[in-house]
Amino acid sequence: MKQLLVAVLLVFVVGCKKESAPEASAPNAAPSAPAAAAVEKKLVVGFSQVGAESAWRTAETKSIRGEAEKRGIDLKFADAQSKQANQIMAIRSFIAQKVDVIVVAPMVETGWEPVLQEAKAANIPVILVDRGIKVTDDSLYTTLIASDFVEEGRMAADWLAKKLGEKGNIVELQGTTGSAPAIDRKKGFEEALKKYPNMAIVKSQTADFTRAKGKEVMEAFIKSDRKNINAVYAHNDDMALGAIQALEEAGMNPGKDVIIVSIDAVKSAFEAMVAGKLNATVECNPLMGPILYDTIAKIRAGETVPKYTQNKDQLFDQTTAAQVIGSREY
Ligand code: GYE
Repeated sequence: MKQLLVAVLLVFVVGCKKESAPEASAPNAAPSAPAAAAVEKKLVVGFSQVGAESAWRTAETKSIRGEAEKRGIDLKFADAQSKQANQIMAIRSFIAQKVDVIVVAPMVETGWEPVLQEAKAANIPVILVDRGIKVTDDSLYTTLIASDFVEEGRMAADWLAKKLGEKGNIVELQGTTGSAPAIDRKKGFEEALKKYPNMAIVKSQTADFTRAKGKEVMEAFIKSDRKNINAVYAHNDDMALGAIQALEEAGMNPGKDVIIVSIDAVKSAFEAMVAGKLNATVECNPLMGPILYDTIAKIRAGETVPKYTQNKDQLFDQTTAAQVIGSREY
């Protein structure tokens, strides 16, 4: 049984890197081998991805994989299926394979110290993309490339305040518990709400960043509080789209009697805005590929890179959705 489990796990980690070159080109070439005759070795990057819970994440995966292909980088891709334990296992496997760089989109903020210490001991730089972590020793990663989630939450709250005339009851659909975007999007939103004493979050629950869970949680909110809901704040578009479905099935009018604001700005959010069902979304750019590999090139050239590179975000609402939708890349 145990052997079977190990075999299955190996298939999971190794089997996920479809487009990478055969193992034969990678291993133990001594770093001190004479450089002159050597053909330039392909850069090998291990990427531990959270999963495929949202359209945003699928777009991020596509960008990181596609850009690797363009640049001739050997990308070993591991999908953790929304389990931190799988991410830790994938990172260990990358260390064992002696990859040149490890890239992690960390599912949650805590619990990374031991495995990152192992990467550090192996001298493999770790780059965090899209979500940050909490560690006491920040030499455990080289750099973080991500949006400012607190600011995204503030932007959503200020927009909603304007739309509602600074008055109303809000239900909140939170992202994955313990993840940086869920923590910070809540924090920023609540912080901005302090300016509006007649606005309040009346219900708040996680829906794991998924459309199915967004629908399910919204159904429960409607059941218990139907008359009392003026707005929905969803930490991502997928959950908002699920909530829209729940409202429609309950005979309510999303986008009109209930105002809906979310985050990500994926294509289907624009479609929902054009259809008048979603009111606004704050962009969070998932197209990480180019900046990620540019950063890796700098690190390998010995340049210092900033500890944090912030992707810039902006809010879109129904007033511009139809104009903008054609130019959206994800
Ligand atoms: O907003 C959400 C997702 O980490 C920024 O994760 C990312 C978030 C994104 O699944 O849709």
